[in-house]
Amino acid sequence: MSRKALITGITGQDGSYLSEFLLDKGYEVHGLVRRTSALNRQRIDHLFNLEEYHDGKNLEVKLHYGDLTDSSSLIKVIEKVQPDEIYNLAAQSHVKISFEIPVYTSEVTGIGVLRLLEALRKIDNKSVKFYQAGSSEVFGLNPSSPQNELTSFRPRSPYGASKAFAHNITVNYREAYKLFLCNGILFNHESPRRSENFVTRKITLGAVAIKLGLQHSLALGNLEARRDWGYAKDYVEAMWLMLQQDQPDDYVIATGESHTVRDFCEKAFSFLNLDYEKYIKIDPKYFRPTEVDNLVGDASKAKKILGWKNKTSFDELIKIMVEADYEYLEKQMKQK
Ligand code: NAP
Ligand code: G4F
Repeated sequence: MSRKALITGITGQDGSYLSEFLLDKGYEVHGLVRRTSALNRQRIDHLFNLEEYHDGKNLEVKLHYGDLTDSSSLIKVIEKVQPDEIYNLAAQSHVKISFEIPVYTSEVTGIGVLRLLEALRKIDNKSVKFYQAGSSEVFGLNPSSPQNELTSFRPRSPYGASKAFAHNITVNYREAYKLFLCNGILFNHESPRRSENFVTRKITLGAVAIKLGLQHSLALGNLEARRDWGYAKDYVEAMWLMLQQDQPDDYVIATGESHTVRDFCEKAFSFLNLDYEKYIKIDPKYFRPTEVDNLVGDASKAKKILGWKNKTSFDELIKIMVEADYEYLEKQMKQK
């Protein structure tokens, strides 16, 4: 019989790649989706045409309505699906926006995790394995470098503080109730499926739009912040690996390299034979009240225990994103 996975946040960037990964492994995949006035399932639409996607294999994706702010929906879905593994990827995941909706962000990204853990406790099935999508944003201000599982947390945003709570409560429930709960502390990971208001996708889409004559400049905020950027498709494997171990634990997942936002711009524009300095405009509205200046992760524990290592270089990632956005915008232009 197939193993069953329940993914919250299935409509997001990581949810879509994780669904593909688990279907390939033969899982029955269930996803929690929110009610929205217009359907927002572009990233997973292709998974419902399973004949085409999986060569006629009998694999399933099923969606269930629910929300991390609604405990009753979480209990109901877990009782109905009876998953072997739960991947909690749902979150209000935008750092800058978390300053504008701090209470909501804490409700979803922080307390939402506790609601799920309580639902798990209520069904009282100790064999369910749980993955919590943690973030390098927890390291925040002047962390020692590179950051690993022992680096202390000093979050710099309502989002980071919510993820720190989520991490700590997951550890606490693991110890207190002997549940199989893991935190992945993932550094930034990107792809052509990244939402357009995160900096990498904003840059690749903007650079291609400039190349195609659709826009003349690109407004950004802080170009000096450093991030450790990997490819989302590589990172979902690490989530799964954490749940295949005998013991639950927490792991940093990162490339080990950091680059500035400026470096990213320079590379993305140069793939299109453009000089970024001619097109980038600085707009103070994109600066944050408090910034995380420098993130770079040390994933040696994941390498040693999970056998995971980064596969896609910084240059390859940018190339994948620029090429995908070129194809995407060219298609849009032809349709007009
Ligand atoms: P994303 O694209 O923003 O996806 C977030 C998902 O959460 C979407 O499916 C969204 O649904 C869902 N969601 C939001 N609020 C919800 C709620 N109240 N109830 C139920 N579902 C809700 O994020 P991502 O990049 O895939 O990241 C996945 C997870 O990893 C997030 O928890 C994020 O914070 C964390 N993370 C990401 C990174 C990264 O670099 N990508 C790094 C570290 C950690 P809608 O489609 O309806 O909005
Ligand atoms: O792309 P960003 O918005 O990602 P950020 O804030 O690092 O958060 C992402 O990674 C976290 C992992 O560390 C995740 F937990 C989180 O969910 C999310 O996926 O911004 C990256 C950097 C920041 O320093 C920001 O100030 O880019 C800088 N930036 C400069 N101009 C900009 C812009 N960011 C955005 N979003 N938009 C700009 O115009």
